[in-house]
Amino acid sequence: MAALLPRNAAPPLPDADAATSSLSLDAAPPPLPDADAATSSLSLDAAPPPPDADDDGVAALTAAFLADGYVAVRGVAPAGALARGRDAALVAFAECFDAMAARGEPVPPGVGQKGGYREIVRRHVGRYEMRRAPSRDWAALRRIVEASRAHAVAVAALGGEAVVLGCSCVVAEAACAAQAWHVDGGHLDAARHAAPHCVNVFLPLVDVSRGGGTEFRPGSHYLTRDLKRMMLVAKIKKTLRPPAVPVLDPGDAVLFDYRVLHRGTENTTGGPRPVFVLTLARPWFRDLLNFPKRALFPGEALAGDDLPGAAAVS
Ligand SMILES: O=C(O)CCC(=O)C(=O)O
Repeated sequence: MAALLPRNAAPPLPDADAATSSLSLDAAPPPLPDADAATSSLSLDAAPPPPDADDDGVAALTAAFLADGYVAVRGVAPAGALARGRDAALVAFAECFDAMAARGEPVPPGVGQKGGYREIVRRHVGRYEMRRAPSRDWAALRRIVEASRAHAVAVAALGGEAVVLGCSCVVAEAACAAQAWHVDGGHLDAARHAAPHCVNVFLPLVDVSRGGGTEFRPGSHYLTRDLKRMMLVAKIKKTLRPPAVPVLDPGDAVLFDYRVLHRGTENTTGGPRPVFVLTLARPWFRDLLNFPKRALFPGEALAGDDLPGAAAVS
């Protein structure tokens, strides 16, 4: 989901892709709790999860999330809801393409906001982010994720209070190549490592247990504040960790910090790979969704229309 380039004051990345994104915070953030001057060491940075978060493994998952910048959460959604969400997403996706063709617009659309629509933007060759609300099944999936341990971990990692900032679907076309490494947003404090302010929950709607998942650089959210320098230090200190693709079984989700290096791997699932995405943030954080105003389906409600980050940008 989300931007191929950081949406706010992000560090330059070595091979970040050329797609653009909007950079916006609507309010200056308040100081974050005890953000320590972390260098490349992977110490925990955030306030501990609230006391009620230690049931059902939430505290342990939150600790892993804070250390690694991502964590897999098992059994978030049942098979039926996944299948219905997948079918709804793929129907909505195809309808977007039909509407482009009917309007005589280029199919596929150009990469980036300029070639995109309020319903769908092509973020990268073969990868799209879609906000078209694909039926009640999509709303049901959102309710399932919001009631899950994945949501509880995200809220705990965000200091115990969070708002849903976005709801969308990332679709990778069959066989599309791996993405460039990127972050979804930059650090808000250039001087020291702060606790997470924004978290994506990814719930794959097809089986990615044998390939096609999302790859992460564990602990790299500690490095992206000053990537070149901190990566070099980590290499010298031999603390740089190898990339990892968490193995997700159907129904599992992966949560990640906006600031961790990640990328979609080659889509080897044999078909399109839709992923349900819920973006949560500290209540004061705003990140404008980088979708243009041009509509394929004027007047139609979109996924996440009710959310604080829903304003489209032109
Ligand atoms: O497809 C994926 O696994 C990752 C997608 C992503 O990171 C993005 O679109 O920014």
